Order: sequence, then structure tokens, then C-alpha cells
Amino acid sequence: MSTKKVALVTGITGQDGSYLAELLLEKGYQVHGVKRRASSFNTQRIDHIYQDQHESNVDFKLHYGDLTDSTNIIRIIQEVQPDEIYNLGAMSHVKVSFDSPEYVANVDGLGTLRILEAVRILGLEKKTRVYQASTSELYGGLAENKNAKGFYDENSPFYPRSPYGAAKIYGFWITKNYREAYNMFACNGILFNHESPRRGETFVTRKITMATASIAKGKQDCLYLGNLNSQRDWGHAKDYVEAMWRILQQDVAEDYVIATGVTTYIRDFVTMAFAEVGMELTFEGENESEVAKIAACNNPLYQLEIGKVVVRVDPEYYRPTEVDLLIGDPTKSKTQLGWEPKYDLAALVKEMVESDLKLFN
Ligand code: NDP
Ligand code: GDR
Repeated sequence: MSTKKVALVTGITGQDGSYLAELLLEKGYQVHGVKRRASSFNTQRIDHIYQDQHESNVDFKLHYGDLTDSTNIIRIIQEVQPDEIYNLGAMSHVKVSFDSPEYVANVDGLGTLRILEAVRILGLEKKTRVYQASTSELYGGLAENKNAKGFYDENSPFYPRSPYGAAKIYGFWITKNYREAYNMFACNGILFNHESPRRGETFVTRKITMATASIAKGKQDCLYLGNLNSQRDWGHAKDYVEAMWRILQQDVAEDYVIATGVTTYIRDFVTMAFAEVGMELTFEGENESEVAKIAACNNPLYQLEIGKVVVRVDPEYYRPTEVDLLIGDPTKSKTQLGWEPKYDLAALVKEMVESDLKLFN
């Protein structure tokens, strides 16, 4: 019998799942992942850690599954008997959640319930610890809900602004409820935005760094974006999966905010990315007041030029309700978990642009 700790990761083919699987393997875990059946291969982010199942001592195994399928979830958990479950699986795109709200409720909301209930049905409440991938989208960016220092923390009220946020709020509360009702070790990590070269191509940071690389290499003319005036607290996914693991190693199950405590305008991320390839973008109204800049960015005709126009605003990318500003207070995670991010935004942007430049030759 192996004495290794056993982890089950849903969403293993995603950005966070891939970094978390690497981390857990490094820490000597046996790692099981749930992947969805797709018509083409969807394991690009984890192919480098794949292990031939015919070898002895295989520590990485994938199971076909889906968070909408209770019987499948129960069977996988029964087979794997995990010490830790990381529930990262989700339809994670906020804008897309407005197009498929019922599906998002099923996967992101009820999917969490299915995991927790499977643990209970199988009598694993004492053995299996559960991490739930909660999100800063729960706060909704309402100015009046920030704490006295001007940040969102573990005590800030929630006000989700999308079907994604509404589904995730169910996931948050059902996790907390199972902890209180059944004494399960079930925790929420309330993670603010985190990015990496493995970030999905339609999230704003990756969309920007890919387009920066593509434009720099002369493969693309123009990048179309939506709201340039929102602000996000961006960290690196590698740092954030370390926090997930730490949350499940504590003596007591609690919820934690994971953030950098620094927030940045989308438009400033754009200028940082283009600066990496030596293109100094200036925004129209750069020397004007913040109010004038925001007004300029909300004009669909607004454009960024460097000799030629490289960024245009397309209202198609606006959301019916927007989260304007996110900034998290990581004091609790720093003091209780001893968590400290290694990357700042400049290092993150540099790594993403450098990685994307390799895609275009
Ligand atoms: P990704 O979108 O990169 O990955 C999502 C993962 O969930 C993929 O493996 C995807 O599989 C899987 N998935 C989607 N639908 C289902 C389903 N029906 N059943 C099973 N698995 C499914 O997200 P991230 O890695 O960025 O995020 C991980 C988690 O953390 C998500 O729950 C997200 O909502 C949450 N989160 C993310 C933050 C961020 O900034 N990245 C911040 C806060 C929370 P497939 O590859 O087949 O599509
Ligand atoms: P977010 O990330 O909604 O914060 O959710 P995203 O990168 O999609 O948007 C961030 C901000 O950028 C604005 N924006 C655009 N967004 C996209 N995707 N595409 C564009 O062209 C564009 N132009 C401007 C958006 O309006 C928004 O204000 C992410 C996801 O990972 C969630 O799963 C996670 O829970 C939260 O972060 C925390």
C-alpha cells in the first residue's frame, strides 16, 4: 500500500489544475484528475506530466468525468479515496456565463454540491478535505462593501454581478454549510484574478499578451477589447495554487482571500504588455484627468495608436453588468498560511509576453 497522500483535482486540464498538479506531484502526492471527454485532445496543459499507465508506481492518473454527473463523481471519489479534493472545475468565463446561465449554475453551483455530497454519501467526511475554488467575483466590486482600508477581505459582503458570480456564491455557501453541518474539512479560497502563460486565450490578460506578440511579429493589425476602465488585482497562478494547498494543510478549516493587494486598470495592462515589445502606446487623454480618460475609453471610437491603430474598443465585449474594481486584502492568508506571492505584475506581464512571442515566428 502506498503511503502517499492522494489528491483528486477537478478542472485539471485548466490553468490552475495544471499548476496544482505539478505542485502536488513535487510534494510527493499521488494525483488524480477529472477530465472531460472532448472531440479533440484537451490535455495540452498537462501533457508534460502525463505518466504511462503501464509503468509501475504511476502517480498521475486521469479519469473521464463531468461535474454535472453525480453518479460519475461518486464513482470516481469512491475509487480514488482521496485525502484532498480540489474542486477547480468550472465554466469560468464571466462574459460567457451571460450566454449560458443555466449551464453555469449546474456546473459551478450544483457541481460543488455534488462533490460535497459524494464525500458524505461515501462516509469520507473524516478522511477527505475539500477545497472550493471561490472567487473575488462574489464581491461584485461595490465600492461601499470594501473594508475600512479600501480592500475586500473575508468579512466583506457579497454582491455577485453575473450568472457566474451567482453560481459561485452557491458554491461558497454550500461549502461553508457542509463544514458547519457535517463538520467536514471544507474550505473556500476566495481567489482574485490570477494569470500565467497558460491562461485561457479569451481572458483579457492573455488576449492582450497574445495580440501584443502577434502585432509585434506583424501577424495581426489590431486588437479589439471591451471595457478598458475596469481594475483587477492580478497575481500569478503559480503563487495561487501554492495558497490552495496551504489552505488544506491547516489545523482548522477556514476561508481565505488570496490576492496581491494591488489593482491595475485594464488599459494599463495593455500599455505594460506593448512596452515589453518596445511599443510605447499612449492613451488619448493621457495627460487629462481620470474622468476624461474614463470617458475616452468608453467611446467605441476610442483607439490606441503607434504610427497605426493597434487597439480599438468594441462594445461587443462589454458585459450587461460589470465588476468595476477588485482589490483584495491578503492579510489573513499572509499571517495564517504564511503565504507570500513571488511574482509582481511586471514579472507576470513579462513572462506572458515572452511566452507568447514564441508562438509567432
Ligand atoms: P479554466 O477555465 O482554465 O479551467 C476550468 C477547468 O474546469 C477546465 O479543466 C475545464 O475543462 C473544467 N470544466 C469545465 N466545465 C466542466 C464540467 N462540466 N465538468 C468538469 N470539469 C469542467 O479555469 P482556471 O484554471 O483559471 O480556474 C480554476 C477555478 O478557479 C475555476 O473554478 C474558476 O472559476 C476559479 N477561479 C479562477 C480565477 C482565475 O483568475 N483564474 C480566480 C478565482 C476563481 P476543459 O479543459 O475540458 O474545458
Ligand atoms: P474576469 O476576467 O471577468 O475578471 O474573471 P477577464 O479577464 O475575462 O476580464 C477582466 C476585465 O477585463 C475586461 N475586458 C475584457 N475581458 C475579456 N475577457 N475580453 C475582452 O476583450 C475585454 N476587454 C475588457 C472585462 O470587462 C473585465 O472587467 C476572471 C475569471 O478567471 C473568473 O473565473 C474568476 O473568478 C475571476 O477572474 C476572479
